[in-house]
Amino acid sequence: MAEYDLYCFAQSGNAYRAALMLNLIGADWRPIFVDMFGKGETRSAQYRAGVNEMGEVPVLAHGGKKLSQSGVILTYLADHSKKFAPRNEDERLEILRWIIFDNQKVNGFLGPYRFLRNFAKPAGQPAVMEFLKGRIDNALGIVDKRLAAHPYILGAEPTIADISLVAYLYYPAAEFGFDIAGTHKNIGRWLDRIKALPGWAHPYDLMPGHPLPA
Ligand SMILES: N[C@@H](CCC(=O)N[C@@H](CS)C(=O)NCC(=O)O)C(=O)O
Repeated sequence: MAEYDLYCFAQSGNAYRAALMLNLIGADWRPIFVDMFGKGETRSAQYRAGVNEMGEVPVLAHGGKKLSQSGVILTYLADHSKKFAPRNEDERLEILRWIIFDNQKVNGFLGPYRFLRNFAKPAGQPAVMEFLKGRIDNALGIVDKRLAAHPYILGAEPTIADISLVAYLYYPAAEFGFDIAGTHKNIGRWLDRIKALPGWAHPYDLMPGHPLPA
């Protein structure tokens, strides 16, 4: 038995946020594999009744609690571990602002773009991909500009805002068809800084289910 169970799968950047945080805080945790691609497990009545009514990963089980939404999970783990946490009310609100921006506009567009390009059958229509790519370019530009002034999103220290924002950014460039770290130099340096934190691991090494069966 581990202290924390995380329902997840390797291809999910949304789940990676939670898995990475657990590793970075040195938590005693284990992944519970959710077979979304093979069995469509997140869409089953059993999963929705027993694990998450929203039909999503990640879900964090801790004691009697089951938490979903990566932003909620990150907040919970920061509160409990006192790591990557805000130091005051202003920082708490600033972190929340970046987590919402990330969920909606940064990884909120990158996740579907990558899914439609690599996993969906049929793949995304060109007009849809073009629309998403425009949104992605805009959002990544905003993050890159922010990181020109500070090493991390809030300033000198990493917080859960950073851990949220890296959700899809360590997956291979070939999965996107563009190299985010190469074209956005501040993002590239920031990804290297986070990668150097003790406990960092790649999503494909941290969560089960990679590679997908042929
Ligand atoms: N805003 C949510 C997004 C969660 C989400 O979309 N998870 C995807 C996997 S990356 C999922 O479980 N999809 C299930 C499905 O489409 O059936 C979070 O941050 O936790």
